[in-house]
Amino acid sequence: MGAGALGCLFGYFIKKAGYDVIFVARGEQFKALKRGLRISGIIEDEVEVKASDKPEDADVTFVTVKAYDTEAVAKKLANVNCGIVCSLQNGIGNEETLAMYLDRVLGGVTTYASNLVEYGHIEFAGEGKTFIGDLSGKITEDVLMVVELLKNSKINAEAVTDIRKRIWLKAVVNSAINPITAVCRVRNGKIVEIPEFWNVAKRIASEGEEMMRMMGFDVENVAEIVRDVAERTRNNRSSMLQDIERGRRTEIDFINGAIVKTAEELGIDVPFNRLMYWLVKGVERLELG
Ligand code: KPL
Repeated sequence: MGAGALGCLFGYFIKKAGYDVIFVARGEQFKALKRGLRISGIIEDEVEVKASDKPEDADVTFVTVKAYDTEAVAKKLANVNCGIVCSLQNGIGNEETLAMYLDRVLGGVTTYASNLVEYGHIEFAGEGKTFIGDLSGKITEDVLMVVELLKNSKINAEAVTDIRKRIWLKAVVNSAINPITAVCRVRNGKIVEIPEFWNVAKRIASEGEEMMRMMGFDVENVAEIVRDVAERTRNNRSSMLQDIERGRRTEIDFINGAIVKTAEELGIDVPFNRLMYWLVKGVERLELG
């Protein structure tokens, strides 16, 4: 559900393993997928795929839409038998929103890298790890089933008891990289190469770390995690930069916006997160009107 860059990458692997996969997409991407999916980068291939522009019955539904579309998608999924619903999205609140309308919702965090080259054509840019878990922290039958499905599809996957922490940590890492890259129009590597950018990124990271500790999560050296991700993805244009470049809304509300809101509830000040939130909102207004 949301067969963009990441959705198509996972759909490709799962289909290759022999499962029956439906790629749900909209607009130009839907039209292109009806003609087939091309993958380049680490794998070069072209395959025919089943594309649909609406949700279909399934045993497992992977949700890879942008966070601001989650609620609309959840309402649509509530009209079909969508089986286990596993979010592989960025940002905070997706699983909770899906669970308002659907049963059997799981959280997922992945570091697989995929870019949309053009409609119907993705670049597999980096193999990663995928963590799947139930928000309760229990390793349920559904968690094991999804992990087995992914492993059978040659996707590195692991069942975890701490998916909430992983979702928040990914959001904090994104909060320190994505807005700087989007506002300054630079690739991820510049976050560590340019000392002034790094000064900002490490402060954003430490605000997120303090907030996570207050939430009861055991985290440390978040700035070092940010450095590592920025270095490993140095040539990437972050998803937020790509959104701005394509004139699309960003996920800032669900990343720095969610951190600002949660920190306020906890009574801690996160001025660097608030600043980046305002700047990206301003850039969105400038670009999208
Ligand atoms: O998740 C990402 C994103 O762009 O949203 C990172 C890890 C920053 C890679 O680009």
